[in-house]
Amino acid sequence: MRILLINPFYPISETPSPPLGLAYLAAALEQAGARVKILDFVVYPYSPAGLETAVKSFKPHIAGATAVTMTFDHARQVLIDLKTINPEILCVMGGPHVSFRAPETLEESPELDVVVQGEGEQTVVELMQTLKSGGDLSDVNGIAFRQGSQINTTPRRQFVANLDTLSLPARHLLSLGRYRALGLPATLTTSRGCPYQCIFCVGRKMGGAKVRYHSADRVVSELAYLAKRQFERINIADDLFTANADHCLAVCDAIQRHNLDINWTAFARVDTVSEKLLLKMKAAGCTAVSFGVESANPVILKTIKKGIRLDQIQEAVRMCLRVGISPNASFILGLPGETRDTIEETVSFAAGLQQQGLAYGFHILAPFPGTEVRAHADRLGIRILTDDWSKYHANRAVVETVDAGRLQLNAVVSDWEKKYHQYLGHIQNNIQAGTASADEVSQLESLDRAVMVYELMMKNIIEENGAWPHQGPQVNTEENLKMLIDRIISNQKVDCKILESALDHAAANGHLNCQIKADGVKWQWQDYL
Ligand code: B12
Ligand code: SF4
Repeated sequence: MRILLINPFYPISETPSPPLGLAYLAAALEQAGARVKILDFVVYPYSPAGLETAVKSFKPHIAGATAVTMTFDHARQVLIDLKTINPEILCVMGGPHVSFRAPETLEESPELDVVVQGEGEQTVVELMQTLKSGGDLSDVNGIAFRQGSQINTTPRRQFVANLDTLSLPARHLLSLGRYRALGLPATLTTSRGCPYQCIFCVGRKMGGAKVRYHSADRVVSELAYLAKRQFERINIADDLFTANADHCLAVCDAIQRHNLDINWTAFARVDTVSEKLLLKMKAAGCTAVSFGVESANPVILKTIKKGIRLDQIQEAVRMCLRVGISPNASFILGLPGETRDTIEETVSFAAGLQQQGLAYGFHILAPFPGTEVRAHADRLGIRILTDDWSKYHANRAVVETVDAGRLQLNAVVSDWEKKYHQYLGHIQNNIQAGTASADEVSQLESLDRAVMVYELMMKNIIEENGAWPHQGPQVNTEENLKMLIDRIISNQKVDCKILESALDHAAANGHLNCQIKADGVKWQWQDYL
């Protein structure tokens, strides 16, 4: 059978990574004999016409889209367009958003045939086999589906006990080259699940409270695969990489034993790191860890069941700095009990730690389906302002507390965003005045290049300008690159200097390739690695 998997659009500002969940599903499906194609609308532009071309050529029997809450509407739109193109295709959705509102999603979305809840590898294979054999979908655990006008939900599937039984993610089907060209990180997971109970978190519900691990050998083989493909950074996407120190140490040991020269980052809690562990992580190539700190108010930390103390936060930041790992922290505003005063407390606590070397960001609580904070919003004093899922990106308020209104919450985040832009403006001024440090220049240049590459990709500019017949004698790649730049400049409104820098960099690093054939020249992104 042929299965089309879909990664819906979401903005580059969210620092996306290649869709790892889809790569796990694709691997399980390929292992079971399916042909799989992944369409990734994070790094390719979406159009119904483009989808139609892909569908007519691949002829899928099943289409499966992934979604987090903020991408749900985009994922739905792709499936609506797909059903218009061919109503026979079985349309499936999975991922953290629909996993906790499966029947409701089916009721609201007539284009959807099946919703997969939780981990999808075994479910999607059984779904395919059942469809192929004309069997009964009620026999497939972990789904909700239509049966006439009824919506049926089957029992939840058990978590995969031994993660190493899962096939290696089918990264050959991911457009890794586009992510690399954008300077975005590749991801892998070394574990699933989290034993903690933060009331705003969906991650622990997706992966379960009992953490399951990949063996260090398997982790190293995936890391080696990514290292060979020269990503600037690899992010360990575990809910909580530091959940178990022995596992962390084993992974770090294995990285060192195999001499992998990689730069990686991971998510941690301030109470699950020690100097010994951080030193080991640093020695194995870890450059930054992200802590969920959420609030500086002890009462709020208790209400949200975070289970950390301010002194632990301060100590974790100090330990990171001592061993040379950059500490990042994420704060959530608008949590239960938030007031004008607690916002002040958090803002000044973050600013204080920034003086010592912490990088931090503010989000606003998005009460995702499946979370305790959504289920008990009233009791917790949270007013949910909208169920427009496209607004659940956590950058603007979709909640209020009794003492912290929407405008107030938004103002803190806007202020923080403004400071970031001021910081970039300051670097820009330094560059113009010739006083910028090498680091500052390189930071801004890579940001400018990434923005340009993204525009080129999402507007198909290389595809539309990058092929021409030879005019006169054949010339080398360098000359052809100049011609490509000239063609783009004459057809598009772009900043010439940034375009030149972006294309020079892309061509020099193999992100963009030139084929010189007898009849002409063709430039192409290196999509697959
Ligand atoms: C790593 C990570 C990131 C990384 C990389 C994201 C990426 N796209 O690769 C970064 C830091 C960039 C990121 C960004 C964001 N993230 Co994030 N992230 C995670 C994390 C920790 C792990 C995700 C992961 O790779 N899991 C491993 C893979 C194998 O699992 P999976 O993707 O869930 O896929 C499995 C199943 O869901 C299912 N499945 C998934 N899709 C489909 C489709 C079909 C057809 C089927 C059958 C099955 C199926 O099968 C897969 C295999 O078992 C999760 C926590 C978690 N455990 O879910 C949060 C999580 C997914 N992120 C979350 C959020 C909110 C975001 C952001 C919106 C951030 C923000 N502004 O707050 C952005 C948007 C990103 C996006 N659109 O994906 C939420 C989602 C909640 C929700 N309901 O929306 C989570 C659950 C964390 C939380 N807050 O609780 N994230
Ligand atoms: S520690 Fe992190 S992953 Fe675990 S429940 Fe809390 S927020 Fe979720």
